[in-house]
Amino acid sequence: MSTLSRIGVALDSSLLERFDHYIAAQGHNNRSEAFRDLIRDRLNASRLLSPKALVVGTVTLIYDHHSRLLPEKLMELQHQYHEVIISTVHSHLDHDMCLEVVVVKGRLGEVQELSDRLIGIKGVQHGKLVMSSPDAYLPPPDQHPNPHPPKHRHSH
Ligand code: NI
Repeated sequence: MSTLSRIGVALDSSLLERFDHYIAAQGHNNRSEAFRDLIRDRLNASRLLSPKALVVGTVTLIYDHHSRLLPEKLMELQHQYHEVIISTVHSHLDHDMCLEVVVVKGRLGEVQELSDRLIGIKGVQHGKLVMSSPDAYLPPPDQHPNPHPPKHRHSH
């Protein structure tokens, strides 16, 4: 079991006040526990920063399908990234608005690029990429050689 180290952190009082509200809302018992959770969460997320990390996730898009050429551009781009896209769910919200959820799996670099391009299409009113990396829960790659290297190597 690792030893416990005590550290002092200087925060301005308004930030600390907001942090205490956050702690209360999250149901944490104390600040130390909340700090530990935030640090762990951040360290896990930083594993995602490697563009080669394997990720799974969704890109959620909201748009008006009457926007000029928007449905065509979305379709075109999704075909271009067919190796990264597992499936797409489309929901007609009302006469005009559409909700589309694109389920993705691949290397972080490609997933991020696809997401940026989809969300960046003119007429997309809201877009968000949510992802998780199975790699984040495994030891670093140099400690366990990957038995399944990617079959396709290509750049866009
Ligand atoms: Ni629709």
